[in-house]
Amino acid sequence: MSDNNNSGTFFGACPHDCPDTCAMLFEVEEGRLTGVRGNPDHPMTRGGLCVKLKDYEKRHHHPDRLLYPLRRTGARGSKEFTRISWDEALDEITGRWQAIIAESGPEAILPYSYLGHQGLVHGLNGGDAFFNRMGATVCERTFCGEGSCTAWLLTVGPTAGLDPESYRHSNYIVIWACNSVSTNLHHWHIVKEAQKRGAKVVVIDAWRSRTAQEADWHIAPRPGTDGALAMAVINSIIDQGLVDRDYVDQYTLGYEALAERAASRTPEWAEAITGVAADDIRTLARELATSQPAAIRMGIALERHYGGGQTIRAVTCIPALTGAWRHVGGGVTQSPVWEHPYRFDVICQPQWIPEGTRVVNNLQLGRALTGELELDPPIRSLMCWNSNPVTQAPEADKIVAGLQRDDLFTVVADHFLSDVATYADIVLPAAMGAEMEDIILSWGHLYLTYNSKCVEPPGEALPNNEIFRRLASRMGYEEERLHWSDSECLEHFVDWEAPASEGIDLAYLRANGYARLNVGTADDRCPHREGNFPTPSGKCQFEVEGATNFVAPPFRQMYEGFQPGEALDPLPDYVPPRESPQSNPELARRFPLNIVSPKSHGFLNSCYANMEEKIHIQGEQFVLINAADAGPRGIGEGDRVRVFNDRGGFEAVARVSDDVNPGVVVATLGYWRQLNRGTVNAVSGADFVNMGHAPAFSDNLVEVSALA
Ligand SMILES: Nc1nc2c(c(=O)[nH]1)N[C@H]1C(S)=C(S)[C@@H](COP(=O)(O)OP(=O)(O)OC[C@H]3O[C@@H](n4cnc5c(=O)[nH]c(N)nc54)[C@H](O)[C@@H]3O)O[C@H]1N2
Ligand SMILES: Nc1nc2c(c(=O)[nH]1)N[C@H]1C(S)=C(S)[C@@H](COP(=O)(O)OP(=O)(O)OC[C@H]3O[C@@H](n4cnc5c(=O)[nH]c(N)nc54)[C@H](O)[C@@H]3O)O[C@H]1N2
Ligand SMILES: [Mo]
Repeated sequence: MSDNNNSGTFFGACPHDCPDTCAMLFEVEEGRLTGVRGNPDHPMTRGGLCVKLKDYEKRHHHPDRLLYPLRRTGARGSKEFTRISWDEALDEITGRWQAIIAESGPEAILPYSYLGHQGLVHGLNGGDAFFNRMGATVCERTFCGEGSCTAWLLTVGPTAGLDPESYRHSNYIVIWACNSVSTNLHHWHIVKEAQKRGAKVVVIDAWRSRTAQEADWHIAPRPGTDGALAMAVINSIIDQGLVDRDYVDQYTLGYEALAERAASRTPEWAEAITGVAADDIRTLARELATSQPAAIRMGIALERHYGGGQTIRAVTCIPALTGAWRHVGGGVTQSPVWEHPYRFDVICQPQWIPEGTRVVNNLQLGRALTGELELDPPIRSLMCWNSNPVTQAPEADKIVAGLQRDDLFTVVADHFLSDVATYADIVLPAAMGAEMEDIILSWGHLYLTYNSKCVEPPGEALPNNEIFRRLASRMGYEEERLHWSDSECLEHFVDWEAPASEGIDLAYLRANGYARLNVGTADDRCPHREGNFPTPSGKCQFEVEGATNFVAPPFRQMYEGFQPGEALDPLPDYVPPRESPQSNPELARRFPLNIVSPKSHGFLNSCYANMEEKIHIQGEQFVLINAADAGPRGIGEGDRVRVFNDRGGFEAVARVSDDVNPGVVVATLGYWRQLNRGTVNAVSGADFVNMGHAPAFSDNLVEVSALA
């Protein structure tokens, strides 16, 4: 596009952690970003942006942006910092690291990042090569979707599955633990169009979310019991004689064993566990089998309880049982990331990880920093970028206690003084979306999306990749990979020779902004019409003999030095949550309410939760509670309450509502701890769920009490 005098319209891409990865247009006048739009040509973005991004230029120009490197001068968390130069900052960081490496070895240093920026260059894995070269502790990052990935890969292999765009052909759409109106808006309009055409939209969610409100049918199982619901759907499909025997015989493995397992998982059995009426379960099973093409969209939230992995295996079996895969618009969607030709091996350089290097999981940061994990050597330095674990990771109070350790040297790179940044010894100002070139990873559609650099960063802010280049130079690391420019990275980080990228190269993306992968169109793509599952057997695997738990790449960086996981059940099943009145009555006597802490409509994880207009849209931290639970506790609408358990607590405003069933409370995520009293993750536990080391954010019991 145009670039006259630093003015014009440029191709951009939303860099946030979201399945939509919107193609954007940046308006620039005399070197300043003046406006943003969704690219009207892009089939999913369709010119629209969400409430968070529609004035993205304001985030670029926000008065609170970090502009210069800072050194801490006051107590940790006191927000007292003084400006220093980049040279001083980099000298201090690398000087401290070299001393730590000499005394304790490089494993005493822990890198910590997530998808704050979702680019191939500046995102999740952008710093991995640098830290692998150092020999630092490997951070295993399982915030999001890794339980689903494990379950998905075991059952159907690394397939993109049902294209989210193909839902325009679906007749029956089940959105399972996904709040699309808030979290997947650019898929929602495709679902809405199908609904207008007559498709039935079913939302399975623990509460009446914005999405559930617009559904034709809302099914509300108790949190963490979806595995029972899914097993009973399988039971009922078989019981009602609705199995596509021809599909099952040709393209699946282990049907007899699955049928035997499901035989006792009747709708009545599931009703007692889930609270969903047995007849409703039969109806769901019948409609899923007979209203083809039938589509299932699984949300990330489906994995967030102890039985999450097994639940996702059970749901993933359904379209093979019914033969939904035979139809364009039939099947199940997890994450289409699997067919993208990203070169994570080149990005991360896992072969540089010294043999035997230890792994620390990002969900257990609090345990790692406070000594609970008994790490030897202990973590002496933490570098955090693209993530804000104080609000986002479980056991928040432990994380804060760890960050206050006098002997911990903490470096944080961010756009703002986020909650984790307030505890840093050195804060580095990071560049933002329009200020750096990248290709933004997509885990929710089948397009490559290009983002041009069209304005300079403010002050002395630098792109993440430049920060790592400078650190590498200071550390004396001479490997070519560590010194590539952003453009050189892009040349290497995508497999431009892969069948999926045929006809696409960087020049094409620069000229067009985005490109659909070569995987067929949304109107003809039917990847498993004749099986073709990329599993070892080539079939959809209901049964997997000898499987063990694992964490999928790239979250574990394709590093093979992991302990083999524990043995897994060869078949899917219902595995109860750890914390629920049914599974843990003793704990429920003190903490009787199941808390669900989903995404906030107006924030993107903790991003935007410091911007006044967005807080205004989103409202203050609330907790939804049913009148049956509020009444006996003396809680009225609008009262200030404390939500707590043995791990910690936070304050919120009570909203008394029948959008939640008795026994369930909902408080959305992202509110900054420094602007509020506590964070929802003060009550979340850091034990993993049963697959992929995924988090258990929907598997926590709490009590709520009125504040005077
Ligand atoms: N209770 C509960 N907890 C949850 C979840 C839940 O549903 N419930 N969801 C989980 C999930 S799915 C996820 S993905 C995680 C997300 O957790 P995080 O990835 O930690 O999410 P954010 O809070 O958005 O943190 C991103 C940070 O990166 C910064 N950032 C953005 N772009 C850049 C950049 O270019 N450079 C640098 N240096 N910094 C940048 C942002 O300003 C922000 O401070 O949270 C998890 N936590
Ligand atoms: N507005 C906004 N959009 C976002 C984000 C954001 O922070 N804000 N974050 C982005 C990220 S990182 C991700 S991973 C995606 C996540 O997107 P989603 O997968 O949609 O995640 P959530 O909103 O956390 O949860 C979706 C729904 O699942 C429900 N739920 C929770 N536990 C259970 C359960 O056990 N059973 C059932 N049936 N339902 C349950 C919740 O009540 C919620 O309404 O969204 C992305 N988009
Ligand atoms: Mo996520």
